[in-house]
Amino acid sequence: MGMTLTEKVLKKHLVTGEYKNGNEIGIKIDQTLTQDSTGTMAYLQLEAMNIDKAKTKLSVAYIDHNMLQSGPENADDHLYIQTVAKKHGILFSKPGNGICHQVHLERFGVPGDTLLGSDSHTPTGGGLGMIAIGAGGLDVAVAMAGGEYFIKTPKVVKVNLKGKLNYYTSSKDIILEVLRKCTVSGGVNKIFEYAGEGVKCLSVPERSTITNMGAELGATTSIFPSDENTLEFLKAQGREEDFTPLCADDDAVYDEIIEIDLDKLEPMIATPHSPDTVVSANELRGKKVTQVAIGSCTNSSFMDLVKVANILEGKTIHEDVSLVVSPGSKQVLTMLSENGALAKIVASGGRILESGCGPCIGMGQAPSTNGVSLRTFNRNFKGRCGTESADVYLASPEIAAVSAIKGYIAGVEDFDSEINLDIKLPDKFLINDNLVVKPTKNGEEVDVVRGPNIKPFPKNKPLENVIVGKTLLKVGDGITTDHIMPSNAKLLPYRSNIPYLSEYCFNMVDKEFATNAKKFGGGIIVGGLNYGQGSSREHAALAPLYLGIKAVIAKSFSRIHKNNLINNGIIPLTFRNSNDYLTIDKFDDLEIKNVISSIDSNKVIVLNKTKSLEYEMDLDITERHVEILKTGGLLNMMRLKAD
Ligand code: MIC
Ligand code: SF4
Repeated sequence: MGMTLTEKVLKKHLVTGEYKNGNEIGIKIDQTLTQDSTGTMAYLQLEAMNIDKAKTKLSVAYIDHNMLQSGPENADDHLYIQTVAKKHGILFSKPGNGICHQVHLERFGVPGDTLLGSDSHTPTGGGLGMIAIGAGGLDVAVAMAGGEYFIKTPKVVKVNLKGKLNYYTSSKDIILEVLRKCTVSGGVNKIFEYAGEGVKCLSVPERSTITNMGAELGATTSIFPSDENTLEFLKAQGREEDFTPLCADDDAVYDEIIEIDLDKLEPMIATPHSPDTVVSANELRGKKVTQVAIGSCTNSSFMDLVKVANILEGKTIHEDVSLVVSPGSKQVLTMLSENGALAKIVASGGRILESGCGPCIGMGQAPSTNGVSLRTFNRNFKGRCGTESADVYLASPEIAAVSAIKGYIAGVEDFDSEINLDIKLPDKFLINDNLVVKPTKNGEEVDVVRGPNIKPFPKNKPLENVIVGKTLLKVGDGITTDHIMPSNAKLLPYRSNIPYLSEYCFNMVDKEFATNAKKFGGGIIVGGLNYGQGSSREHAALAPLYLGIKAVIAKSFSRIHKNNLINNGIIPLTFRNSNDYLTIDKFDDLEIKNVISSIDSNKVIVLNKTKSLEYEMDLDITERHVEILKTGGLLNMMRLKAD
């Protein structure tokens, strides 16, 4: 029986465990990336492991999220990351060099290698044929220290692309269609492998739009074969020596198969407030928009923005629309400025932002009250844009640019077929890595600079045998990490200050959460389906840990957040009978007895003392997880092993 591409790459990196559906395996990590809003924690954790130099083939620290410097905090964090990277053998990508995923694709990704990043959109690298996975900062720190990364042997889903895209459609529409079919929880513990004749008509940046937003499926990652288009991209980046051809065997067997007929695909749009509530753009045609934002790690490549420039050329954006454009990298921005595309965007009224995440993570450009914002980004969770009452729609750069001119959500009939949207990959990208600072050989000579905003991170204690606490909060399905630990221009500067940040934990859902947690000395959170979906931010576990949360009981969890809870010693329990969820109320007194023996046997009983009820819980975790929980988190376990 032939192998899938996923199986080939994972087996090549297998360190522990048997590659068998559902089994936990430990894989060797070749490359890591961090960004600044998760990076400070990751490097504090790396320092706590007493490692001199990163043991990976390549590790890069990017600055791209916390770019507004409205006080000294962000710049202090940048300096900390720059100096800690220099000391520990890690490349440092300065602010202005671009969004981590875009730059990593351009300059560092290698087909067939593994990449672990402290950002949920790390799967962008799958467009180059990498197994690229998003994880919490601590997991990335462990990988830098030479440790394996553990995943469940994934189910492999083949996405068979038939035909080819037409004039109006782009790779964004493909991933929106996959999201429509599979939903935001449909990818948990799965890897999406793209195949079929349609793959050939997609360049690496187009493939990476798809693998990037595959994160929204909750998937472990997504991957494309490494073929002649991959070689063409690497050549144009002056890196043909990094090329290796890779594909699945013809007789590979998949767990699931999805077919998408590209000839029939229409421009698609995700509607508020979830990336999987997708409809065709034509259905929404005519809806007024107040803001259009083009950029983010999903859609800010050179080719995306040249298409946008061609659409905007000679036009003026609608008088009621604000258009903001953030090119993905310095390479993209320089090339746009050299070929005249930038001038076309500026002339039409586009506001150019620096190369970074910007509005995608609420760092500026919050829409007006009740505003309607059309974005080329990957997430439209409520409030993420910085305005709670705004509605955010997600679409391709082409739909976004046409809509900016029209003032409403555009449909197919708004396109002018005379405009050139068939933009080919350039023969040569402009290569200038002058914003990538190299580490030093003499790490011991570097003093790490720690600003006053960098506070020690909370540490857990070994597990106690009885957990008693109130239900501090009961939430519904689909709670995102943006709900748990919001990120915006006001809060992002405090990513290295958990005591401050924890005051805002669950703020969007319950303003009293932090106060209640302090009043009752911590407690337990009750959630619905896919609890913790979205980002990889460990802060969504660290802030609850700081507030004394001992366990989260939910109907199901997202992969990364569940790992982050376990890594920090918080027990993730799932209801064996989901109707039990209905009988728990806020402030009910809960108790878990014999915690240690129950987690060993995966038979955990939660007593609801207020209602005199007993609930059976599942704890779908591995033996390694049990050990981590018992020692009070992964860092404690690493320390014990080191002693
Ligand atoms: C996001 O898109 O939500 C972020 C901001 O990039 C996060 C990381 C973070 O919260 O710092 C992610 O995707 O992991
Ligand atoms: Fe940055 Fe947005 Fe991409 Fe997250 S999704 S890495 S905030 S651009």
